[in-house]
Amino acid sequence: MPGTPMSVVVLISGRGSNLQALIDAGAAREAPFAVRAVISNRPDAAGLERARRAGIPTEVVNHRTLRAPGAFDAALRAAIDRHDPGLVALAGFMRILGADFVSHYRGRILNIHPSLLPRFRGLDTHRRALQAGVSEHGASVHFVTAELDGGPVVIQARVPVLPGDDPDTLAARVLEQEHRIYPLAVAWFAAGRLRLGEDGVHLDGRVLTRPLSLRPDTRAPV
Ligand code: NHR
Ligand code: GAR
Repeated sequence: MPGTPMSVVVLISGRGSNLQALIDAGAAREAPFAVRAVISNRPDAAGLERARRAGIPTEVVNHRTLRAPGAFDAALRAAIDRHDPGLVALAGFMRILGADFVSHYRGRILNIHPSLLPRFRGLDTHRRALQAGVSEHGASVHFVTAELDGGPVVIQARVPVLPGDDPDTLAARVLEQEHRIYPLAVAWFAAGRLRLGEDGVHLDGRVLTRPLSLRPDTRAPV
């Protein structure tokens, strides 16, 4: 008999399509997790409406009104910990988090990043990938550490860069893959299969020597 699903708090800043993928996966029968709260740093984030539609509590922790040093991180941490989640999932969350915040959640905070890390950390990844002339691009799920987009990578999905791509067409191709790998990684974490050890990422009791890679057209990671 399956146990109680792990509570997940999702942090967003905008559209919330990755949030939607997590909500949907968590609502499936016998899913090992459920999205229990959604917190946005922007009051106008469209993702808040997705949460409301799914009956999930929302909260805004507004970085514009919490300007004293450390005030935003402290308020965010208080808002998250009220829900006592097993996992915090950043999903299009656009504020850099302080080292104290990140260490409080060490091993229990994941991010989806729109590039094949370690390439193209930070913002504007699709434009930068096109400018660099890469033939392959993609998305990565990683544990969040103090090093921006530098935490251990769990799983990646690759897509081809096609002739005539602009940042929007490339972003759309990558986003489809984000919606596959993020729920997968969160489900593994919630099922106790995925964890961050001192020596790196463990999946099913083994240390990953490199990130898992999901091919665009397959179901299983290879
Ligand atoms: N915080 C830490 N400590 N470590 C990480 O790995 C983090 C993080 C916070 C967010 C997501 C990340 C991404 O996937 C993320 C990873 C925002 C910026 C950024 O420069 C960079 C990377 C990411 C998120 N933000 C600007 C800032 O000054 C603000 C931009 C805006 O508000 O529009 O915070 O890409
Ligand atoms: C996604 O592509 C996500 O990977 C990226 O922003 C988009 C959010 O879309 N994240 C970042 O760039 C974090 N800095 P969504 O709100 O529809 O999930």
